[in-house]
Amino acid sequence: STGQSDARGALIVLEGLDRSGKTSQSARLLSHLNSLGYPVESWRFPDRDTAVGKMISSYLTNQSQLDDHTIHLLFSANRWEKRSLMEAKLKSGTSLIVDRYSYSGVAFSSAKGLDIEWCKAPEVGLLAPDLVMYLNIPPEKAAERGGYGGERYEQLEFQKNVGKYYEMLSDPSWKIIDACLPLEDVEKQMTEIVLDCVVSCQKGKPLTHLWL
Ligand code: NYM
Repeated sequence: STGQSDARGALIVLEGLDRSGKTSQSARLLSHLNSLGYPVESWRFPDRDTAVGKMISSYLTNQSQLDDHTIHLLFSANRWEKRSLMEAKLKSGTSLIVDRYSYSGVAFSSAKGLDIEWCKAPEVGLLAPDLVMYLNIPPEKAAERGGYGGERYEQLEFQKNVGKYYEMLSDPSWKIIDACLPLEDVEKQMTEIVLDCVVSCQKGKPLTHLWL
């Protein structure tokens, strides 16, 4: 084989509190990688376009009430319903920049008081990211940024608690990014890390499954 043609894409996940800048940085990374000629797509979870995603969206916007366990499993199901497409994209050489993944799932539900191991269980077998970048910001600073949108979970005390669970979930492989820096500096740091990851996946780094 010539290598390049069967090189796989990288699964890159952005995590962080609400208003940490994940969505802006996803967009910047997407256009940067595009401009360098890498096949890449930007994804996000929850994916509000699916049937499950619509239930999640109505919960987040307070149009419906759900038991904490039920909504947890819906968030997980929303990742499972995208799993085979995700694998196909990666295997065909497309890298994915994913705004939130299983770590959001576990951190937000655990912060409500659900058992952390129970929260992790339905994520077992999903594709493991090749890279997790955590946009680190003090919850107070995040709250100052243009205010929260009024969805469920967008409250300072709750976000502080979510931060604690992210810390418990993080491992030494995570890249912790100082999200208080100017957007351009954050982008520059992230771009370097992402390019390294894309190259190592092209070179044959194996695709694995959660949890690592
Ligand atoms: N969220 C997101 C969860 O509680 N569990 C999950 O599995 C995921 C992916 O949904 N406050 C929460 C975190 C956010 C909210 O996300 C909606 P976003 O990125 O604001 O659309």
